[in-house]
Amino acid sequence: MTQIEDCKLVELTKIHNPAGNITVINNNKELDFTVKRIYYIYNIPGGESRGGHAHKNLYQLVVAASGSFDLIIDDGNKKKKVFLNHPNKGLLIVPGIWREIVNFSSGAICLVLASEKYNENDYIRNYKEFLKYKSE
Ligand code: T46
Repeated sequence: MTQIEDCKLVELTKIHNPAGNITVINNNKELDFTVKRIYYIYNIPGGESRGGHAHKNLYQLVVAASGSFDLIIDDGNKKKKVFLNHPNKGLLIVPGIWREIVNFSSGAICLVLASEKYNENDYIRNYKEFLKYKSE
């Protein structure tokens, strides 16, 4: 079973330019998985939180494309808060990790690269169920 230590910060390259920077993410280069889906969360009202679930099979790279937020990851035994505030740094979240995203700054954009297409059956949205899943 996975642990929070399996979730790693991934440093992405930043191509400097006086006119602005570019960060590039290639399948199977910067990432250990092939990206099948990209989504982003934005226009987040102050005080709102997202997540509050785990995935059975999904790998995701979460990037603060703009602004900042805290990602709380939890493996059922240990919890860790990771502050993301650089568009060239992402957190790889492996399967079997409960996540919550809180403390969004104004204008924050949470960009997510996912290893699978959307599948509601992959979600565990109940914390008690998550703990049971982790203990099986
Ligand atoms: C995660 C965090 C970081 C879709 O129809 N397709 C999609 O690909 C996604 C991601 C969502 N949806 C629908 C399902 C719900 O009706 O959009 C609605 C909101 O989804 P959810 O409540 O799961 O949103 P978040 O922000 O709590 O969670 C999302 C991802 O679902 C999740 O995998 O890790 O962002």
